[in-house]
Amino acid sequence: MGQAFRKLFDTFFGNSEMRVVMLGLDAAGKTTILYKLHIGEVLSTVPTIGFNVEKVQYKNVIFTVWDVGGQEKLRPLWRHYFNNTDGLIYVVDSLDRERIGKAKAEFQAIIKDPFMLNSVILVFANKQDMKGAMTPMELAPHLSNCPGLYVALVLSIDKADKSAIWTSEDPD
Ligand SMILES: Nc1nc2c(ncn2[C@@H]2O[C@H](COP(=O)(O)OP(=O)(O)OP(=O)(O)O)[C@@H](O)[C@H]2O)c(=O)[nH]1
Ligand SMILES: [Mg+2]
Repeated sequence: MGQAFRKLFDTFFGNSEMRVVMLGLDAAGKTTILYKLHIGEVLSTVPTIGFNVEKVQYKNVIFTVWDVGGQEKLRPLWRHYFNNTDGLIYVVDSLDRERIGKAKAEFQAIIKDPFMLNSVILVFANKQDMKGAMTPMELAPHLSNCPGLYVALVLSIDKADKSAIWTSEDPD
């Protein structure tokens, strides 16, 4: 993780142990992000059936990150992961203009769930390395008009040397 992304994590998550659920449509990049956070590498992935869970430590905070499969048939299962959740990372494929409406509908349904009311929400505008990707600024109003929605982005995951440049932006 780069400095900006770390700062964002600091802002959001403070101290101690946190349970975070990572959701988003299929192929948004959730599993790629989980393993980048966990082992620092971009791995080849297959669509997740069920979930992956890893503990990720940053400073004195341990995040248990649940990465739940995003295929349409799996989405009704998401709500089973909401209980006791401190944070939501909602991953969006910034290139997928066709499904941005679907991404919004699922996002709105999640954040209205009573279990999510006290969760910290981070939207991850993924695949910024791709030509034609929506910028976080472009993407944010598609998802919500909620003020204070934070948007992060990942810049250029380099599959050759398995490194990624992480950065973030606040739409304000
Ligand atoms: N170019 C680019 N490709 C990415 C990025 N993140 C993920 N991908 C690719 O997108 C595809 C899907 O990534 P996954 O991490 O498997 O997506 P997922 O959200 O876990 O998908 P489900 O498990 O089906 O819900 C893979 O081919 C990844 O290599 C990124 O930032 N840039
Ligand atoms: Mg996956």
